[in-house]
Amino acid sequence: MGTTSVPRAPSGAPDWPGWPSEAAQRYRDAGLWRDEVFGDLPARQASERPRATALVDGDRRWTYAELEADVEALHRSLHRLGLRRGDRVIVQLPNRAEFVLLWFALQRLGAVPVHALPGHRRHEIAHLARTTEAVAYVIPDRYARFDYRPLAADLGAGHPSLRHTIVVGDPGDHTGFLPYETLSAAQAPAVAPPEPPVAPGDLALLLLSGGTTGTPKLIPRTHQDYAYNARAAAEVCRLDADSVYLAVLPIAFNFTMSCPGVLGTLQAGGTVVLSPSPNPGTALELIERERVTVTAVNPPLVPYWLREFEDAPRDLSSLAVLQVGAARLADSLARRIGPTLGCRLQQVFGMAEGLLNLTALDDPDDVVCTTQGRPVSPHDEVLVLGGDGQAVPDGDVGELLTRGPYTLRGYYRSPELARTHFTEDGYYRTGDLVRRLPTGHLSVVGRVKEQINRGGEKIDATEVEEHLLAHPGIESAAVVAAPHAELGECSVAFVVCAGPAPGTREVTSFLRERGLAAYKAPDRVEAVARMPLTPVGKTDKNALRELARREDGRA
Ligand code: OOB
Repeated sequence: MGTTSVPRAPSGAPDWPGWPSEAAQRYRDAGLWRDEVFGDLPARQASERPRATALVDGDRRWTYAELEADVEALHRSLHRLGLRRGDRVIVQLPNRAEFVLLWFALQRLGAVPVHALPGHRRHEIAHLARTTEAVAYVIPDRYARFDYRPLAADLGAGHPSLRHTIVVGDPGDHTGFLPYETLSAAQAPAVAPPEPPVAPGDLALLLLSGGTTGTPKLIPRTHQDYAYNARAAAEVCRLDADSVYLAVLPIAFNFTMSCPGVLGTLQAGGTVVLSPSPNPGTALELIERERVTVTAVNPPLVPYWLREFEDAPRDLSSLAVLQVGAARLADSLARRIGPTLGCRLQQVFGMAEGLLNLTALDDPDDVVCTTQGRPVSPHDEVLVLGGDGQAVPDGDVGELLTRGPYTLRGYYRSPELARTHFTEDGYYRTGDLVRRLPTGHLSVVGRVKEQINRGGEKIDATEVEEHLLAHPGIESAAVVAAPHAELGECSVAFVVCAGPAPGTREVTSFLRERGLAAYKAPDRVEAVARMPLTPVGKTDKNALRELARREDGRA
């Protein structure tokens, strides 16, 4: 069985494994994978609906014709900078229109955006730069009280591949600044289209996984699979040209980007509205002002939205669907959404690696409030396996494995993960424990992977443990999840120290200085005399989770 053609690293090894050619053919024959590339989308929509509103960011609005003009101008400017087909570009922008314009301009060039999140810091960005050999790094000047320019300056030196820092906003004394404000099609020279042309099976973007090993993994997504992801989700959400999608969670997050999110909405000819923050007041005001029809949040935001609406009611009559996903939504909270906000709840259980599950808009209330939905594609293959590797009967708990038309077959530049994260016949081991109902709906009951889901933000225990061990006072460290009222889970670090143990505050600032994203710092640090061990001598994380639960009860 051959594989679809993928670019090769200089060493000759492929950067990522494609789908087997037989599966690829099946997805094409079924009309799931189409002959489409993202760089063409703005032009296609501009010719079909030039005057329809495509994008809203505060007081700035773009029709599809204007979106196309700005994407083309930016594409030319990026080309003039020297960016070319296949180049990787780290994009770390918040929910601003520039993300959308730049993203499509990169697509038109055939360059590959690497989706960093605004919360990432030196440690994460350096890893992305190293792994992808990115040629450019795009940042805002400041966002959420953080100045990204020193971070970029700091990074530049150690990463020879990085040739450009592109600052959206005030560049300060940065030289690589691309002055977005002065861009216009008139100024930019004409550029020839990429040669060879961008193909539907090309790498379109790299997403970040929550991660279960030491460093965040990179997920290759192609034009054809990612466009299908967005279209399949849009169908279940019934998006059309009248849909208005509000982007509340970070736009670089797969949920916001294409489930159906920004891409699903633009593919349908609808309007994307960007919320500058997830603040419930801001978001509810935008829903009223822009007549938003669908938006997406994570579970910890839900109580704040409900409270905000009860305290300061708004006209939310346009809102048909509130998507909630990224972490387990409590059934009791789920039941309050429809009656309070007057819209339909849709649960979303997805992953950057691919598989996406949604409840349907016409599923019975009980199913919508207690399950995390069904796979969006009839071609998604799902297995639920017990500890013995055998399929469990419906209703029993097992690990979810999956393969399908938009689920990766391997990580980017990480062939060593093939054996641990994939079966020989190409199934991805999600690490999630689920129960499947006879209707095909999945209910997420836990995880086998060592990951803390802090209200939707994924923290890899191993990664944080490695950093903790760099602290001179810490001899051994183990990070586990503990239940948390608002976040669902928080992170607790157990440490063994020879001398006095550092407190939570000291550990937090130690990790910040090491350049780790703030959300990865443990919520609590607990000193123990020795680590509990399993019979085979591994750290007994179950015992620690139990301890974390008890310590929490005492606090
Ligand atoms: C989304 O993507 P990631 O890659 O940040 O995280 C994926 C993991 C899943 O494997 C699962 O452990 C957890 O997040 N998860 C949920 C969930 N949705 C995601 N756990 C329980 N209930 C849910 N509804 O989080 C993501 C990607 C696309 C759409 C939505 C979420």
